[in-house]
Amino acid sequence: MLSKKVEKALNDQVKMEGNSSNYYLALACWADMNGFSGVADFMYKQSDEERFHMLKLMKYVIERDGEVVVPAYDQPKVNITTATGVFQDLYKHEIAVTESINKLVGICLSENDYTTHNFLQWYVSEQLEEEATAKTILDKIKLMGDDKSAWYHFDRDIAGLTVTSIADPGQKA
Ligand code: OFO
Repeated sequence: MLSKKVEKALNDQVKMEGNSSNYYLALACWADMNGFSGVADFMYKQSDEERFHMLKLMKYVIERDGEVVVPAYDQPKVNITTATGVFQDLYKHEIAVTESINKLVGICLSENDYTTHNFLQWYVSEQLEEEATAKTILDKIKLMGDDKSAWYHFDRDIAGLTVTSIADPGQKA
């Protein structure tokens, strides 16, 4: 059984993951409208993954006899003019999600809810991996600069990009 505090915090995270899915959808559309079809595919997939994160939380709340609130989405605030800007914004976004997960983990500890704490370790690892991916992409972009042919190859190859964090050796569920 979940405490009311943990139940509310999990529902807040449900909303954040749903908004995150919508945020990636907005980035996908920007990329699609601006000729970066590989980047768009990457973002569409990421949007699906965020929806999966939301559903996983919802199912957990239900399994623990809690009440799930299906969230209304906020319109994503994406103010992007360049492909570099897409990835800079994405990195900031993932850092904010990590902070939110860390806060949620802290609430579980303060409520002595070790089961939910254990469940959330999957999200802790996931955030580690997503931040590492975003950082790797930003490093590549820095190297590419304005080299159009490098951008062409980057856009072609990004859909297949997977980065595993050094702190998470193949533990993905
Ligand atoms: Fe939900 O994984 Fe990052 O944001």
